[in-house]
Amino acid sequence: MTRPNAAAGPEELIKIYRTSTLIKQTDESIRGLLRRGRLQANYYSPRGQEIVAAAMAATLQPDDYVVTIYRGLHDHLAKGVPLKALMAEYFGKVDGSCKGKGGCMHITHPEAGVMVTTGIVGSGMPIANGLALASQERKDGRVTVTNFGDGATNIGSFHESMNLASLWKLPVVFLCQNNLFAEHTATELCTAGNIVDRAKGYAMPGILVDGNDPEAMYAAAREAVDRARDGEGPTLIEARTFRFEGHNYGDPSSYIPKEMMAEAKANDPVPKLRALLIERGIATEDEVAKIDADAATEIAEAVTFAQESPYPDVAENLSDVYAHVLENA
Ligand SMILES: Cc1ncc(C[n+]2csc(CCOP(=O)(O)OP(=O)(O)O)c2C)c(N)n1
Repeated sequence: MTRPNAAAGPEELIKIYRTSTLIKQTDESIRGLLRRGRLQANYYSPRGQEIVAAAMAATLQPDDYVVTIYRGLHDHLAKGVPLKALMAEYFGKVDGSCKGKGGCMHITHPEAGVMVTTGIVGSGMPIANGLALASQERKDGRVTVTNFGDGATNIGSFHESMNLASLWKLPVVFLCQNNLFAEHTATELCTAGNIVDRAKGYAMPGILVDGNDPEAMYAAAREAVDRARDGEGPTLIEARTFRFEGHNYGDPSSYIPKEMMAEAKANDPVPKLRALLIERGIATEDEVAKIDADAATEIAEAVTFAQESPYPDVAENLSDVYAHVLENA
C-alpha cells in the first residue's frame, strides 16, 4: 500500500521549531554549566541534530515508545520528558527521571514513552523489538522508534534486529541519525556502502533523507510511523545530519575538517527553520522571538529546580535494583 505523503503544515513546522529551539537552548545551557564547573557529567551534545528528533516526534502519539542512546537529549525533549526531571537527572538529584541514579546517559521516563537510553552502541534495537512485539501482542496500536548512530549499523544486533522486525512485521521504526562520524572515525572509513541500502537485505523499505530539512524529515517519519501503525512492519530511515560538537564534551573534534564544520554551522538547521517560518508568513518575528524566550525561561526554571533538588538518600542505592516479582505471575 502506498499512502499519500502527509506533508508538514504550518502547525507542524511551528511545533518542530518550538521543540528544536528548546533542544538547542538546553544543550547550550548544559554546555555552559559544564564549562563553568556547575555540573559534572559525561555529556554528548546533539547540537546540529535537533530537526531529526523534533520532526520525528511531531509524527508520534504521546504513548508511542522511544529508545535512544547517550546522545539523546534531543530525543528525550522531543518525546516530552519534562525538562525539570531531565535536568535533575543530569545533576544526580532525587527529582530526576531515575531519582538521580541513571545520569544523563541513561534517561528513562516511561510516562513520556522514553523507555530506555543506552550507552552500549547497538543495544537499543533488540529492546525496541521487544517493546514493539509487546505492542503487537497487546494490539495497543503503539509504535516504537529506535534511534542510533551510523556507527551502530556495523554492530551485529542492528542486523539481527532488522531481520526479526521485518520477519515479524513489528511496529518499529529504525532511525539512524547519521552524523557522519562514529566517535572519532568518519563513517566512510568504517561502513561499506550506504546505510539505507541495508534495508533491502531485510526486505523492508529504506528512506534516505536530509535530516536537517524539517519538511523532508517529517514526511519520511510520517511514512515510516504510519506504516508501522498500519501493521505493515518496520522501516529503516537514514537521516543525514551533523554534530557541531565533539563526540563528548571536552573532545575538541580536531578530526573533523575545519571547512566541513564551518559549512555545517553556516547551515545551522534551527535558525534556518526560524527564517523559513518568517519568510513564508507562518509566524512573525515577534512570535518566533516569544518561542525563543519561552524556552529560555523554561530552562532557567529547570536548572534552578535541579540545583535545589536534594541528592538521593544512600538507602536508594539498594532500591530499584531488581524488578518487583508479580504475585500469582
Ligand atoms: C558495543 C560498544 N562498542 C564501543 C563503544 C564505544 N563507543 C561509544 S560511542 C561510540 C561511537 C558510536 O557512533 P555512532 O553510533 O555513529 O553514534 P554517535 O555517537 O555518532 O551519535 C563508540 C564506538 C560502546 N559504547 N559500545
